[in-house]
Amino acid sequence: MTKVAILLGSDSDLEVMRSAAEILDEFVIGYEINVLSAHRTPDQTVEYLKAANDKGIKVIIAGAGGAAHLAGVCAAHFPGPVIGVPISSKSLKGLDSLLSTVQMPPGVPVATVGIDAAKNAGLLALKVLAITDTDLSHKLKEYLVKQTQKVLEKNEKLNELGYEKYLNEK
Ligand code: RP5
Repeated sequence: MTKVAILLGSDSDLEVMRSAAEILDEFVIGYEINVLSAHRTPDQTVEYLKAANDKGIKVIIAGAGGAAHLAGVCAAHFPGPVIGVPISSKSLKGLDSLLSTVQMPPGVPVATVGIDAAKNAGLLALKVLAITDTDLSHKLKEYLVKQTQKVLEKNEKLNELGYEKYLNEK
């Protein structure tokens, strides 16, 4: 079942946004990916957003760069949670995208992750879905335990080898 919609302002955002898809794949959560621009395909974007909730979409992840209005448009038309991913831009390195995505007016929230942080957007979507999905909540807890273990192992190795050897082996 498709529960998450991943939207991209352009196909040039796909290389960054694939990390959101990959983490959803890891947890076997259904999603669809579409290129829908707030500026270049405004009518199609609104049409998609108005139908999304009835189709069973629970969360939207929207990535866009530059004058990044896609996540904001999603939040204006979709009743569920919207997670915005500011994509790094050539001219301003994503600061433009970040500010365009995060500075929403009161009443129309977008949960904005860091610049190019599509993996975190995917994880946040999973956490939203896990509120009503015990099995997913369990899997997420296991994922976090493994993440902690990996860091502890790295720290142990660093202390064993010393920083120079550690870096050489990296
Ligand atoms: C934004 O403009 C897109 O989200 C993309 O990040 C940026 C550049 O788009 P392209 O010119 O590469 O299609 O709308």
